[in-house]
Amino acid sequence: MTDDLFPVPATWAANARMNQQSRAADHARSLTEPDAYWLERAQRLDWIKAPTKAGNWSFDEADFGIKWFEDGVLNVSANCIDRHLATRADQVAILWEGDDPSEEPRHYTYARLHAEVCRFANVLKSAGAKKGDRITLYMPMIPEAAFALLACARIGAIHSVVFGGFSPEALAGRIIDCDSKFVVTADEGRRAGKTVPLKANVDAALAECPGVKQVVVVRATGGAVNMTDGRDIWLDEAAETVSADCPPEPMNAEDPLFILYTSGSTGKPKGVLHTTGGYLLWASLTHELCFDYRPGDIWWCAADIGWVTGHTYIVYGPLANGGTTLMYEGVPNWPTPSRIWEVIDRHQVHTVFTAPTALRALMREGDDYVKATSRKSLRLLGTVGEPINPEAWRWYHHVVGEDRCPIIDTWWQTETGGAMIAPMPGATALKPGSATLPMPGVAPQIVDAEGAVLDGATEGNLCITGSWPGQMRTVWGDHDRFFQTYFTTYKGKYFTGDGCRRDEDGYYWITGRVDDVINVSGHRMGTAEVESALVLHADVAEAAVVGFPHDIKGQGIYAYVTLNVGVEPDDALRKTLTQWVRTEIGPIATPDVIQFAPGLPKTRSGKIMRRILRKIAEGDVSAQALGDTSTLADPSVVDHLVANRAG
Ligand code: 6R9
Repeated sequence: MTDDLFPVPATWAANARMNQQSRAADHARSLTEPDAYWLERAQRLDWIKAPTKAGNWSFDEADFGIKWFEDGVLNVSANCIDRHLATRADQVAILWEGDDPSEEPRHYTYARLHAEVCRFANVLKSAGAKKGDRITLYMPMIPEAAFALLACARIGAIHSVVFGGFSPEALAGRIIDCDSKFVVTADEGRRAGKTVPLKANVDAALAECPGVKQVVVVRATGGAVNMTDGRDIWLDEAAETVSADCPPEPMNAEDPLFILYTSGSTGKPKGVLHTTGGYLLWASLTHELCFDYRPGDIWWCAADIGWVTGHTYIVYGPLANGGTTLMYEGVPNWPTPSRIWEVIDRHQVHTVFTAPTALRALMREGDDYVKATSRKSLRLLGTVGEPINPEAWRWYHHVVGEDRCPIIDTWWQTETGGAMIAPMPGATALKPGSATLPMPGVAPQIVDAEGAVLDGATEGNLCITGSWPGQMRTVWGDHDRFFQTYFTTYKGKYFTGDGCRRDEDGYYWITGRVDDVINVSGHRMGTAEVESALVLHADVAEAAVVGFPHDIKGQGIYAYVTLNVGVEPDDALRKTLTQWVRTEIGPIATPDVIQFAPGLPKTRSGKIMRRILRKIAEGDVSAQALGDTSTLADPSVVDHLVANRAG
């Protein structure tokens, strides 16, 4: 483990909003005087009625609940658009770069954004949507995706974005779970020169969702699609019939803003619910502090809007801060591995924020693709989604940033709304691979398996002991699941599901998930989800899925499959099952390895011993690694698995 220190560059130390001392003092005060601290911080938002109360929460079963700014009234879309009109109507709010480099970029000023979002909001209203309704968005990375989020927020509807790479099956499940009556999509998406049949996928999903009344379709590629009379409408046609003014709906701070489904260790994906005031404050404050963001800086978060990173750091954070946010339709390495750096040069990007998996893939192509570009505009480099290996960190710092740009490694989760542990460029000396220190109001704690608190330099499971404004409020439709999932492993604390080390300097190093969640290319995948998809296939009796180290993806998916009696395991079936999972969930769930196994290692009580399966998948099959197998119902199963290791 490397503990090299990269000090704060002098220019950042001199000009940034916070230095080492003020960061430490600010953090201390956020915990000792939370009410005064957060009511002051809340003033960065534009309130219709300012809150007089800050946090009001309990993580205990008896009075469990989380509220922030509960008597405040505001509108998120007005905070992201209207309040900037007086001073920056002509400033670019959204800068869009298409998949195809020959396509002209598009520039949307705040004035134009206002008109687009108002029309979109009026289209949704005329389709019958109103405050509190759920609207499912299944969109490519086009400006209309951002307009759609803001339009929902404007009328008080709750958006639920489903990543455009998910299958019709996965989309249908998410529509049904939150009882969405409206869907917004596009004819087709584009990525790396290929088209994605979004509208056709919606049509397939809606065969299972009779509750959906209206589908608003954005004309993105012009590709041919089927339109169902009375259900499907084109956005461009409907927008011509409505006003370009739509007054923002006054929302209580605790009214829901969005649902975003995320994978957990058990069961189907959970609808993580975020509310209005606390989430927006967290998005805007963390965007400003972690990246010392100033309006005028060209900001690029290279995530997809289908993930929380896209919500918080493409749309809500930067726009709440009056920023210019770049939205990119494509992938970092198409048509060539220089593309990401060319986009930076073309738009004079100040900060780029991406995932370690992308960096590893680009790094593998060699430095020439980077060096062919200037990157002189870059001041900061961000990373998120999974632990960054020190080698990728150093490459990002040295080759991409030419030793000039601090690396902001932000640890957080869909559940946390925004960054929780992260550096600030003027305040935090960096260590490659460490997300460094907690943000204001964040009180991390490391505990052992039994819940005993571990002090000082230590390693264990990461909890957060108190609430912060950006915390999720519930699991949609299942408040008890929210409590059971996060607050019962260690009583009275929020358990993150991550393992973590704290060093002598108090720096935090996230070591990865300690539950049955795997992190594939920075995306969360529940092993249970992949297992359920596999066992749906007629030939499969049982499946167990684990993660294993993967050079590019961080973790790969290794599936052990037991077939029904009489079914012959062969390569054709392996291909069929791989394709099956892609169809059931989506390409991000594609198993990297399928090993056919006549039996799985189980305890006498029938529990699959995943520890052993992980070791075999990792290729670590020494007796020491496999440990005690004597508690297994049939220890010989392990010998067979080891002898027939796949991959
Ligand atoms: C924002 C996001 C959350 C899980 C989280 C952790 C991992 C995210 C990380 C990181 C180490 C970082 N994770 N950022 N691990 N260092 N900087 O990714 O949300 O998709 O919900 O994933 O991702 O394991 O628990 P989400």
